[in-house]
Amino acid sequence: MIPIDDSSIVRDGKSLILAMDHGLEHGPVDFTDVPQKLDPATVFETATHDAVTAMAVQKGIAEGYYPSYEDDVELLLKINGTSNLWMGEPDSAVNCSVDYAAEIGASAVGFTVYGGSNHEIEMVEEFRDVQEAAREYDLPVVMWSYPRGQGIKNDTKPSTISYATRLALELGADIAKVKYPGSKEAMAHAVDCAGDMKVVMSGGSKTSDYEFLSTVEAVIDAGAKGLAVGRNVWQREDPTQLLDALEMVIYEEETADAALEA
Ligand code: FBP
Repeated sequence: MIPIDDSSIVRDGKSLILAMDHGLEHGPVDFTDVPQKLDPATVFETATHDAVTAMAVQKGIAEGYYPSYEDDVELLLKINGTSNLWMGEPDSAVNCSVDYAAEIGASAVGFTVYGGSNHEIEMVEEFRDVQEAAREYDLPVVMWSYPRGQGIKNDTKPSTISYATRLALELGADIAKVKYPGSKEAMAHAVDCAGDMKVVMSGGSKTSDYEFLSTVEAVIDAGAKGLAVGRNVWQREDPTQLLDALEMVIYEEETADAALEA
């Protein structure tokens, strides 16, 4: 972990990462109800909102669309990824180098580690190379720390999420992105396990405005430093309205109720 409070992907110590790598991870199914979002430019537009500190995409989307947004959006390049077509034990192919990420303007890199997978050893070795290369460029490293695989019966139970944040700290991530462990108390313990490393919550499938904002409020109260979210923002008819509310809950530490009433 390096100090990243001065990094361009951090605002007042917090981050709101807008993720749009779902076309690879889940396939086009996530766009069924919002077909206009198949055009990555629409989500880059959303990422120009002041609340968003970085947009996380895969290499192909970055190459094609980031040049038009480089003045208004910070790029978090996801270095590995897997499709939903892969039926094996959880794994993620490294599809971009840190050198290339830096060359195309990334402000940070992202990497998935499936702790507990039968492929954990190789994934951690790949993470080592990415983390050390990122240090050469002073690029913060965000770990999608997602324990899953044969041995993991419940990938969101409190002890699993605490292990996920600790694993990210020990391996040298600067931010760990983890699933919500179901309660504020469990999230607080996961944050404690991360030491001084920042923890952000992974968004998950779309829920109501109130449910989502209340969960974010709990996560911020628990000491987490923001969010890395996809569907809960860009699957909404009006992502800007939700981002206005998230800006209040994350950076101003307002309640979900106050943010919805504003
Ligand atoms: P969401 O907020 O839509 O859940 O996106 C966050 C994210 O980590 C994406 O970066 C990724 O595509 C997706 O979730 C992976 O989710 P999962 O592996 O749980 O299906």
